[in-house]
Amino acid sequence: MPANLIAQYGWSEPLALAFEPHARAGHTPGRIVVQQRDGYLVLTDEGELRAKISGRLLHEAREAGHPAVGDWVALSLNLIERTATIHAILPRRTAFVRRAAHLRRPQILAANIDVAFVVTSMNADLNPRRIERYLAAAWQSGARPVVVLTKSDLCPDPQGQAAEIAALAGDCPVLMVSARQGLGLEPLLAQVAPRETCVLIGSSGVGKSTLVNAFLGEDRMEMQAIRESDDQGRHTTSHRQLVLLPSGALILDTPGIREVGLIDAEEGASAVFDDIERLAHDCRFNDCGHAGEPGCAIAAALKSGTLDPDRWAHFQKLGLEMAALEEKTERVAKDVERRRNAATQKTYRTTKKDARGGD
Ligand SMILES: Nc1nc2c(ncn2[C@@H]2O[C@H](COP(=O)(O)OP(=O)(O)OP(=O)(O)O)[C@@H](O)[C@H]2O)c(=O)[nH]1
Ligand SMILES: [Mg+2]
Ligand SMILES: [Zn+2]
Repeated sequence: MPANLIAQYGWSEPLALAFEPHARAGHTPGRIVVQQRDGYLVLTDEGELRAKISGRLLHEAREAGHPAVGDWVALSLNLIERTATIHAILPRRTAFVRRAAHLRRPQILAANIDVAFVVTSMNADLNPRRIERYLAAAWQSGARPVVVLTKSDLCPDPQGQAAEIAALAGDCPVLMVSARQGLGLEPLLAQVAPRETCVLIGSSGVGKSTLVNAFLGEDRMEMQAIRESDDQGRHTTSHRQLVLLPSGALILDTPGIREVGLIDAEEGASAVFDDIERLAHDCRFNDCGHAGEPGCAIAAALKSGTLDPDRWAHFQKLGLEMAALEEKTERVAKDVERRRNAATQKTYRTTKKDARGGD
């Protein structure tokens, strides 16, 4: 029996430390690899087992949320039936959170993700706002975002389009691939180290599952039938699934468009940092900048140690990134709009001062 399966799935020294109390309770560690309607599949050193949540965790989950794909959990095993019971969730390093109006609590979509591939097709209409939403979600999750432009074989001017997106993506890498021609796969895979976990997010039909299969070297994930247009498709991938690649990296395939609208910038941040926002309510001044003002609750929490300085730094950095991203998106969206108009209105004429008209 291979004793170090969980190591291949990213089990680490800090996780082992966090697990100590659960080990003392006689529990076994595992990672959730598939979430289905009626339960989970977990990867353990005994292989893959079907798992359900314990009654007690189910009760707690009403407040704290359910386990998600990518979570590390504490299990009791029944090796005869090859089933397991989930008793606890280990603290998450990163998390993709959805807060929808109809949900009472924020919903965790994926946990412990290192790299977020924001996937968009070079065949579809370029939609900077959609990419912005995905980038925002990635930043908020704590994962490193990488923009992936698929189907470069279908684009008449791949370099030009890539440059447009690069203007939007700032410091984050922008990579082009064609799964059909086998181009660009190696540099993409190089973004994720062995035992790191990446997720593919993007609309239905952009070629996420095709990428996973290209990385695997076999057609294991179900793909859409060949056709010429993107988007508006049915959702071929129906659930999130974590897969171990030959490179040693882990990849999480997700269904398409339903993940869009995933997070609206501000709300996503509050789902992750709601404790900090609650703290800020206690500052003496409503418009406290938390930069040395008297009666600042953030400063007090940092001093007393109840607020982790790293979390505070991340929260501040996020605010700056979001502001910069929004500004860039506006600009690129306007550019795209303008070019589209120019292309469609062939007889476009202006009267005067047209050269200085825009902004
Ligand atoms: N021309 C071309 N077509 C591609 C490429 N990659 C994927 N496709 C096609 O795009 C379609 C959609 O691919 P999928 O991998 O199923 O898309 P998906 O993002 O997983 O879609 P959902 O599972 O619905 O979210 C399929 O018909 C693929 O053959 C590519 O590099 N070039
Ligand atoms: Mg798919
Ligand atoms: Zn303050």
